[in-house]
Amino acid sequence: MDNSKIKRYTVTAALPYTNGPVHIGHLAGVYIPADIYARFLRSNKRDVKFICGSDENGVPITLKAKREGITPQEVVDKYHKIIGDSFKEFGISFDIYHRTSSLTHHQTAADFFETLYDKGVFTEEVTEQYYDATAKQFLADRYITGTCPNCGNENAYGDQCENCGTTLNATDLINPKSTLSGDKPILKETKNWFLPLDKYENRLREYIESHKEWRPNVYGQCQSWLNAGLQPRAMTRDLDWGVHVPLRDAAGKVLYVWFDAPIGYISATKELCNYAKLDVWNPKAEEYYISNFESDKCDWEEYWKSDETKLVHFIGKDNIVFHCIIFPAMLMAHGDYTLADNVPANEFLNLEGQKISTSKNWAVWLNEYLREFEGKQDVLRYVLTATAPETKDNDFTWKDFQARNNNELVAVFGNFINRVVVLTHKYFNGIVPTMMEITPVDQAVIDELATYPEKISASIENYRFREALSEVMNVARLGNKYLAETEPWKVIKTDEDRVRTILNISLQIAANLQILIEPFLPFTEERLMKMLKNGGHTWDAAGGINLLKRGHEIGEAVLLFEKIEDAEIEFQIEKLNKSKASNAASIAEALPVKENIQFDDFTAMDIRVATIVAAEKVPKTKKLLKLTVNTGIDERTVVSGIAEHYQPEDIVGKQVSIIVNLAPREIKGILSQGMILMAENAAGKLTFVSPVDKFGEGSVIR
Ligand code: B3M
Ligand code: ZN
Repeated sequence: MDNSKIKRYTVTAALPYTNGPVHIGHLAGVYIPADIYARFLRSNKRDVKFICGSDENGVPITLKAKREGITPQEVVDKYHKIIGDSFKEFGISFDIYHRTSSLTHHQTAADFFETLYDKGVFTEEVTEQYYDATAKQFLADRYITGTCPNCGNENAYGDQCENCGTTLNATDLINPKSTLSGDKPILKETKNWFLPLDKYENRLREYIESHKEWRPNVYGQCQSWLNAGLQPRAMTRDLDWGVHVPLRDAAGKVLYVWFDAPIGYISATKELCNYAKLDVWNPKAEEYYISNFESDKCDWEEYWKSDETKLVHFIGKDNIVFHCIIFPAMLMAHGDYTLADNVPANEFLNLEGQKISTSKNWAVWLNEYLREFEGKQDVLRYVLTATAPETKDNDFTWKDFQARNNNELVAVFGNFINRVVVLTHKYFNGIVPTMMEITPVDQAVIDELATYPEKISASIENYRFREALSEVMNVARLGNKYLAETEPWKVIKTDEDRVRTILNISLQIAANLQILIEPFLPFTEERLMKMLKNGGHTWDAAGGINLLKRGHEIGEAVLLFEKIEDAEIEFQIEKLNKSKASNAASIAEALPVKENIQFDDFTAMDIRVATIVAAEKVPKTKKLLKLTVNTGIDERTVVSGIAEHYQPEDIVGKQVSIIVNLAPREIKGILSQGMILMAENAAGKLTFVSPVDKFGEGSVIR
């Protein structure tokens, strides 16, 4: 979007499901980058509304309620508070943290649906859905489990297999089971309203292709959806928790959570501006965490319906299709709305080399972090920004956390500030000294300092927050290098005037750092503000060398960061190891260890390396492949139950392990001579046991 056209910004951060607390993955993926962006815009005096709230509708909430034996309302009340508090404590500066159970949201979402309905946008379709006859209700995808047709995981959900990641339809599941009654569900007809995405395909393609500047992962995912061809998608569900479908013949139906959730951004903006207009303190504002607003600048429609508004959605990569395809199609169908200018979705953050998992308790929970690292919000903000998964999945490790704190925050940033403040007190009683004569060394530093704000702005405006933060750190490095080169602690003995200049310039660098670090580390900025007694500067002042006037008195030195000791890190690693042990215990339960055998029992098996030379499906079976393998001894036929895990064409040429002396058996009329060894995990997923390097056929395994 042409910068000169932009009058205001609407910045949204994905609405977290209120079915559990938030962890570092959420913070790194969505909320920290969004907060950096919003703070940066505010520091540049731009008009911005930073919008978020709890996603309180849909099946994730009802499932959680069932599991905890409480009502959905109790679930959302509990987690709205926990999540909202974590955000507040980490300094995420939403203008409003709203919730989709609010009246304003229900009205806004229902109105939106009605407008589309009145325009004749939806198609009505009667489809067969799974129904639990005992519980007397239709089953949302997540209420059905069964065996994944792709990997054999017996606990796949009706919409997705979490083991292999395949997207499923409930009717794809083998042996479906209702999680409500445990019964096998029956298919029953029901009417729902569909958004014909196919009709918007051309406009969506035009929209996406006009944004080649989007991150390649986002752009690529959109392209592959479009290339696969869009299908109509149901925007209503048979469920009793959520926004009721505002039609006569729709009892027992609610809006699909992915229809109503993005409208949550709009209803939150409305709520924010409504309170702003009231201009009196409203107790609801507390519940919604309304923070910064200027009442005279709050007309919600301006933030959503003007082509002078830049709309940016911060999300995780699993939300791309909803924000880049479905929500834009809804907005196009409505007609009045502006489309997002960018959707800087992040990839995933792993923890110590493994996928973050709530069910396996493989996570760093924000509320626990705050207890264990009191006052160290900025350390986590720093590390999560410096390692943000902007272009590919990334890994958070506690050792790296410690190293970045000790070697970067303490040794570079903290050290520079501390030296400048301490020396100013020591030589000039805390008074900013006058800048005297400027040497070429000084001038070079002043010139370099002046280049940073623009560089950092460009990185932030292009959503490259890691790069931006590393440039801010370079300013601190510049300061350290300047002190090391000019050595004021030596020069003071001979030339006090020279030291006046050096410390004045160093103090200006510190004041610059205060402005530049604010979007990233707001708590550090606050401490710097107190230390330098310097407030009120905005981004436009950065780069200059007259931020602290001569004669100004600064405050006492306080430590910005402190070293994190090995013991603290070991404690965290130990905690994760405990999760790992209890996960391993559940593997032992799923795959119990067999009784001992004798060595001879083992050596009786003749296991060899072989190569698959041909593979085909065994007709009329789901699981079987007929393989031709080269065992080094001969070429033989083996029937293997791996058809749900491998496509025949993908395994030709693969090296495998085979028991060659297993008595031949006839399977489906084919003589199978031997058995291919497979590894199977607790979820029933299979993979070949193969030599790590290519190895001669017939080699013995023992
Ligand atoms: N609640 C999904 C999630 O938390 C969903 C985002 C909604 S954004 C409109 O990943
Ligand atoms: Zn699967």
